[in-house]
Amino acid sequence: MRRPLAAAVTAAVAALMVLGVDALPAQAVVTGVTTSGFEEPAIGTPVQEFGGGQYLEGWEVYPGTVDVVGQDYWQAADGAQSVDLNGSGPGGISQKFEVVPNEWYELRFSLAGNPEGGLAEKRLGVFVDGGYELYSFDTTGHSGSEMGYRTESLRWLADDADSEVIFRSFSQGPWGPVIDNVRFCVTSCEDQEVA
Ligand SMILES: [Ca+2]
Ligand SMILES: [Ca+2]
Repeated sequence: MRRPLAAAVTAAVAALMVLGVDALPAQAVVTGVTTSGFEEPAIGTPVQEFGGGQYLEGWEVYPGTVDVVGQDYWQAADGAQSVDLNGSGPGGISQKFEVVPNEWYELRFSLAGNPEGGLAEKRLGVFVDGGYELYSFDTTGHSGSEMGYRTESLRWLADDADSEVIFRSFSQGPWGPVIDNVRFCVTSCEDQEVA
């Protein structure tokens, strides 16, 4: 669904440029960019597992368990911590964002994989407002000191007043897809990169 959406975003952005900023709704709740680097809580050990009912910077851990991993264990994409979406097994995180219906939003994140075991290809599903995108990351040739993070992106048109974003592992065992540096942006993250 990425390609048709991208074309539609281009059209939407063009329309916004024609309408001008004054035409934008005044009640926007998510403004600019919201970032999650999974830096809180700061773990005091190399790896700490989080499970049902626990939160990571507003993200609820569900289902299963995830691991927060410190940079002394393996590289983070930014800051000092990243998240292995498999704790002792496949897990996920979710968060609801208040949005403005009929506005475009973009989710960007850094993706890598736990290089320590399991199938080399780690699989991730990202669900937003009933749609989803599947991603995979091949850990072949990567290690804790060379995670090989790449940036992924997902765009969608908000259909009501909130958008629930779910990251969910589709890998088995304790070695999952690894994410970090999640950015939730109005319209586009392009001009809203955070150092
Ligand atoms: Ca981080
Ligand atoms: Ca793990």
